[in-house]
Amino acid sequence: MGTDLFDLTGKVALITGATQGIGFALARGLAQAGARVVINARNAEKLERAVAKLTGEGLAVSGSLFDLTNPDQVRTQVQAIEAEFGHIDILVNNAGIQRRMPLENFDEAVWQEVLNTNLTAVFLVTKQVVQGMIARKSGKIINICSLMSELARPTVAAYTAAKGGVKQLTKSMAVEWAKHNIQANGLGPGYILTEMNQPLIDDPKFNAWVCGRTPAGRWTDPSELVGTAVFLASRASDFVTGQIIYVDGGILATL
Ligand code: GCO
Repeated sequence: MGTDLFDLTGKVALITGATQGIGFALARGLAQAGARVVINARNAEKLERAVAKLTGEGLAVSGSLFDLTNPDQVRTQVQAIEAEFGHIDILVNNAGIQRRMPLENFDEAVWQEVLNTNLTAVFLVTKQVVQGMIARKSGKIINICSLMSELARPTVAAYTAAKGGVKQLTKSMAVEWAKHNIQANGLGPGYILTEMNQPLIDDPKFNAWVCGRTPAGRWTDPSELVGTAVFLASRASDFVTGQIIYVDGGILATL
């Protein structure tokens, strides 16, 4: 108990956008590793369903409803979580949206929505949570990056710009807060089987391209990110910071 490098017993984790996909899988995985997990969403019904499912599995999970692009809601809800659980030890900035359209026609309002949710919200939530981490001289920040933190493809320019920003923001967090014993790292999925990617999964041509372009020859399942997330959330990574770890089946390693 507590001797295992990867044991999260006694830790409190906040995961944004965690009612489905990657966030939901990481909520289950961190809770199974011993953490008390608070999952965030902006949709009350989805949040309730996700909390019920995970608590039904015997996991210590609760919900926190807030729009992470709204600084006042972020402040109020993070303070409420800290009041209830005493501290937030692990922050997983996962929430993200994807909008696909040719860059020359990209809708300005949609661009803003993607950058607000996928990048600015990472700043807003982390700025609020890190206050307690600095006070306690301890914290783990895990930012969900993307293949698009490194490479681009047509029609996802807003997402790509945002995820490139998340990679560099992660490094900024790492270098500014290492002196407070806070580690900030990125976790970059490859092509992953989530609701966000359902249109791609259902497209035979795109599906064939992903399986051909990925050395492992397949999509990844969100559950395959759990091991890396537990590593980055645990004592095992206390001297690892400013790194982006890609769980991508080798796609970034090959032409
Ligand atoms: C796309 C996909 C990708 C993946 C993921 C890859 O349209 O190409 O949405 O962006 O979701 O981010 O790491």
